Amino acid sequence: MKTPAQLGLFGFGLVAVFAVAWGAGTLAGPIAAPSEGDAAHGGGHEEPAGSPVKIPGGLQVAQDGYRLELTTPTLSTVDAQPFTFKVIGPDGKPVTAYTTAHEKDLHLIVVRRDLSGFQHVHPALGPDGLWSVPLKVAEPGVYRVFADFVPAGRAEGLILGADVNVPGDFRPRAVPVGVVDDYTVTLEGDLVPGTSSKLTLTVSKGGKPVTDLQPYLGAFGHLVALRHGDLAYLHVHPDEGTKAGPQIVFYAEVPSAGTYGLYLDFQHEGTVRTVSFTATTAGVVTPPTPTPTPSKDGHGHGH
Ligand SMILES: [Cu+2]
Repeated sequence: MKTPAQLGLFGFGLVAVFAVAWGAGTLAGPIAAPSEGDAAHGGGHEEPAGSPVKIPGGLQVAQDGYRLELTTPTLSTVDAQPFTFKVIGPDGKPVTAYTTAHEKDLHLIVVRRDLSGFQHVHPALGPDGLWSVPLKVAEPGVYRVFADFVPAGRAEGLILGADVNVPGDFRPRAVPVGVVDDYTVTLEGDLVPGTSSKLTLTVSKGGKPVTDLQPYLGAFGHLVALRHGDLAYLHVHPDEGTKAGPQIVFYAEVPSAGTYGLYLDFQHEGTVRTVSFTATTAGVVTPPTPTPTPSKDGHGHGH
């Protein structure tokens, strides 16, 4: 009974491993006017010409010579079928060597463009550079897939994104908030663009605080944030002092005002679950809209 009302107070944060710079001017033409953000640094120097402002990950299918090439045209809503893709490197060949990050060589996120149906999976790499993972989605629509990886020899990771169509009758859906199976997760903290926002997620099961979370991907929680509207991808990690529950703390930085989908993967009693939230900056939370599905049991064990 702690949910919607409490959630209503929270803002969210996202995180940002990739220090996202907002600001301005990224896409603007040659003459970037002094941006709003500039007030912060009183230095008054101009942006160096050769260093473009970073844009969030996941918005491009190709970046820095690397390209995400999907080799499976659609996803199935009926049964799990191999979803395959390659990362093509600057030399035009499939990348076969990766640097492990968070215990995996590549993290694949799949989500429908309305922010529902989130999945986080780990494909297997074939010797030819072909990645494959059995995948099934709950409902038709247009999905975004994000490949999050670090090519060997490159210091910085990449997040490439591409759309995949799933034929059928598409009905937009609100994201289920704060509940998965017997678990309730509440989120506290204000999401303030341009600052590092402390986010505290508290996990309980059947009304009791969970204090024996298990490490998953090297941490007690794995948080992904997606910006509503363009699905910019921000990847968040827990505070180093985080214990095994009930609280998991993240420091998040959102690149802009707006609404974000937040997805927490956590492991308890041997099972990894994902709980989702939708939140708007400035402490205003999108109405949780507990969405009873039209059909009786279409509710989200989805993936
Ligand atoms: Cu992963």
